Amino acid sequence: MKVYINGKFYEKGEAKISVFDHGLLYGDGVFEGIRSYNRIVFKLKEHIDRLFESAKSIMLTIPLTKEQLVNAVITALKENKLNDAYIRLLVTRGEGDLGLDPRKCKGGARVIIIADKIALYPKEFYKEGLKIVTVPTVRNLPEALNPQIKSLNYLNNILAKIEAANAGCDEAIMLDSLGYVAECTGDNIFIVKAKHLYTPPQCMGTLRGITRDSVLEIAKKTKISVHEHVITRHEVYISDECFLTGTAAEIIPVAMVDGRSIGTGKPGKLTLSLMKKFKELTKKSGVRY
Ligand code: PXG
Repeated sequence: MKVYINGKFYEKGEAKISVFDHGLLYGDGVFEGIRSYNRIVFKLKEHIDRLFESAKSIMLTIPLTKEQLVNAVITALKENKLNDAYIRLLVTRGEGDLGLDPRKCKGGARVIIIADKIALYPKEFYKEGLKIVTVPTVRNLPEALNPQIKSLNYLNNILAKIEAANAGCDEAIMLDSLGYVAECTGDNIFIVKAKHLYTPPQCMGTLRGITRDSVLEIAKKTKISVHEHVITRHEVYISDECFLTGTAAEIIPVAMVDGRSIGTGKPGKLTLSLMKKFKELTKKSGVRY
């Protein structure tokens, strides 16, 4: 495997950054998880745009233009001879001193691209559905660390993941500070009720996921009625179907939430149809290489 760091490729064992990098010391940086399907990088432009938005919000200068970054991602995929891949693109604040002050990171940002394979969940989970649980750790407050910023600091999500694992579950539902459903640790959430699709709005401590947006795009195109609306736990329990969306997981059905089985307890009709349509979309929506 060859890893890209600031314009050069390094063998996996040689791909290293300083222990003084503020990405390591403070989680000071931003990232994207991207997939390519059959030599098409799915929604690459959207991922690059979101990376630049995250960086702008934390006042981190990315030392490449968007176009250069697109080319770097494509080069990393070609270098690693990958047709289907999971790409982790990260930008750290760079090397500084032991204080918080990002102005001390004079060498500038580190841009890292790791291109590899990923299968987040075993195949059976897509047929059977996940068992998930609402956890005590609430999602970061938008007025503190806005979940729209895909920062390198994922402790909020990791704590929730630990709580889900402690409860013997596959994923966690994270609530916002008002107690409404926000999202899962690395995925957005949707429910289906009476053929209507619902997902929390992005202002409720929810990342505007690119897979989430793709589902909204498919729903609008195929005239499925879709609502970005606050969701309570009760509404999840009594929903007909529930599924999660994320680049790594794609679209994955949920079978049980907090001990309540959802709908028939098996992946629902609309979920299965959206999974199929999403697969179609991955064949045509992105940058070819
Ligand atoms: N919410 C959060 C908090 C995320 O981190 C999503 C939603 C889905 O967004 P996209 O754009 O991918 O549809 C994410 C995705 C993992 C993992 O292991 C997930 C993400 C990042 C890194 C790892 O599941 N982000």
